[in-house]
Amino acid sequence: MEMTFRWYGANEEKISLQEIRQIPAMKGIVGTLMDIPAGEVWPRERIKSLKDEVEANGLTLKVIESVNVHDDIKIGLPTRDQYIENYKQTIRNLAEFGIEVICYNFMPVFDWVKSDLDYRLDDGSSTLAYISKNIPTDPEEIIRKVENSTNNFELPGWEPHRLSQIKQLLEDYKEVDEEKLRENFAYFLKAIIPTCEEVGIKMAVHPDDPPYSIFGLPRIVKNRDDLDWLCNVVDSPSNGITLCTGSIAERPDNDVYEILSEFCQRDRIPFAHVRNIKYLSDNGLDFYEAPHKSEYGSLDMYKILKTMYDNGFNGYIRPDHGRMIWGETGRPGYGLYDRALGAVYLNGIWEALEKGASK
Ligand code: DNO
Repeated sequence: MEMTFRWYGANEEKISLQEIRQIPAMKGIVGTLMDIPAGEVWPRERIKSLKDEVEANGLTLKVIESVNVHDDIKIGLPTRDQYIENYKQTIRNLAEFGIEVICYNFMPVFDWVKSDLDYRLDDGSSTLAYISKNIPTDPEEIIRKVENSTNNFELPGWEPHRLSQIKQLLEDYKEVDEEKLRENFAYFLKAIIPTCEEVGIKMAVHPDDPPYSIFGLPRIVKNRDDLDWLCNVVDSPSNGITLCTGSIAERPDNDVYEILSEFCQRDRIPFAHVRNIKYLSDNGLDFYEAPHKSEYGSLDMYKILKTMYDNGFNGYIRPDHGRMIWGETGRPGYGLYDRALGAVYLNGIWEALEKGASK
């Protein structure tokens, strides 16, 4: 297991690589080139300079999150083939600089959706939450709401230039149901996985967040059977999952421990986002993102890591979203302090698992 930390790049961040390096036992950065629009090739020199910068600060760059998939690929337009060729070139360019894992998603239009980016907890900290009654029925309204509460940071998957065309985008997705989306996903994977195998990259799809349909858009990476479909449609170790405990558990009929156990055994989890959530309603659909430690949320973090440990997980982990604490302001979910606490806590559990096992 190797602990990593998501970092958006010097031009996009308040947090410095030096600060991240000072988190005990922090090994690597999960990096990105946020300004490159979906569909374009990531230039070699940009990847090189990101890697050099990260390594000059004593950290490694082995995981990228995300290389976004162009909507034309998800919709299945004729233009997709050029975008897929570009994606393959990006894969090759990343592999050349030692990248091992690419985290991405196949969600139509929106990446993750939360209703509240500044949900106050009793201790005065603030966190992300999903309260169904606060989700507007009009997608344009959620875009406005999110854009107004980001503290002027761009959020991953919420690129303003793309979402400014939301009406057209939703129109383009009109004919895309689950079956069609699955067909388009298979087409994409069949095209890119051979390139990944050739250059030694593992693709790791992020589950849908939330793992059910919203705004009438299809969702196809939301439960055990969807993950099983993914692993079978192109049966290759290069075709894997970013197991996000929070996203999977946002649907209480998903057994996150069982899912972890099965896909670790199948060796399809090269990367994991480990976070805790606290259910707020009996149906489990309302929740907030809790501090990582088990007692604050509804998930048993010891059991999560033990399941990974016992089933041979040997990939990269990152603490997931953190709250804003100690007066920090920044990109919602991605402050320094609470994520650092999360990383140290997860590392502590891992140390106990390793030492317990070697007794
Ligand atoms: C949310 C993240 C996602 C993830 C993408 C991967 O904070 O986990 O935005 O990075 O879905 O493409």
